[in-house]
Amino acid sequence: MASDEQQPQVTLHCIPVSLRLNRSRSQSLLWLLEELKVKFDIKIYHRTEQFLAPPELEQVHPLGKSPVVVITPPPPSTSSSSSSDGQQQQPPIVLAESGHMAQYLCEHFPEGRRLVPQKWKPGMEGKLGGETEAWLRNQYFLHYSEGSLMPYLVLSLVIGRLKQPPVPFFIRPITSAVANRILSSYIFPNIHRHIRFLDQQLRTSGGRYICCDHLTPADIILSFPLFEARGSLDSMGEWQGGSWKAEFPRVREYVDLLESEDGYKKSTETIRRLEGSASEAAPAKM
Ligand SMILES: N[C@@H](CCC(=O)N[C@@H](CS)C(=O)NCC(=O)O)C(=O)O
Repeated sequence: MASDEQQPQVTLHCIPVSLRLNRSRSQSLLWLLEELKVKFDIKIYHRTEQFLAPPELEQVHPLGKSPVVVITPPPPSTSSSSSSDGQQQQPPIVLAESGHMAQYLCEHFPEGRRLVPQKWKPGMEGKLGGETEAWLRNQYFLHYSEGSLMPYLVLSLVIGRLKQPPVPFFIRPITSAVANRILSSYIFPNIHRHIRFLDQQLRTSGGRYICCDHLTPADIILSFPLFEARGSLDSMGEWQGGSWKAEFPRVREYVDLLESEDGYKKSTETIRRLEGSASEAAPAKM
């Protein structure tokens, strides 16, 4: 890592997150950057009327989604042998995709070593199968959140819109019947399967978190889909005991635990401050 005078410049590009409307993946990245004790700027973009990311974000990353993290490495020191070899200032590193960003940041900032579980079992360094279960879980859940869980949550949101305005009221009974069919036969059974899976994983993690007995980047990334879903899970289908919390108490405890984390609370405070002063012109310093 660079010394104090040679810190990289880190910018989090995000579309506004609103605690009143909904959360955003940007909040997880904010939380992670807080945990990593990284100094960073935030550049905010405004959603379009269709609630989509604005085209300006495509200038940061071609997919035009949020969040994106851009890291400008510190300039090479003039006394270093590399600069005398003629090494140029490196171009900025543009990172997208929650799991990938989390992994990269944790590998390059010292506090990442505290968050990421130890990789190798003693004496098994570099061997196939030598990784600890906690490390493998962290890798898996970093990608599971966006790759496996989020698609069903997004589907439920999109299909659920068939039951609401602006669908004209006279065809809504038909679109609602179609939506309910897809929700009950495909989406809910899969969401139920995922919550049951998470419950089982929490019972075998060796702690209250998803990988082990301490907070990991995987917990931070997994918090977004869980916080987003918790308010609507009960209305998606039948749960034993009448609610997802009753059927899967370990997941309920886990969601409460994540919400009580200092880093999460701090990210919520940051969002409150940003909500009042969203401005594209002046990136906020964190
Ligand atoms: N898999 C991506 C998802 C990115 C994404 O869809 N972000 C949302 C905001 S949380 C977005 O940009 N939505 C606006 C749009 O799709 O136009 C990730 O993990 O970063």
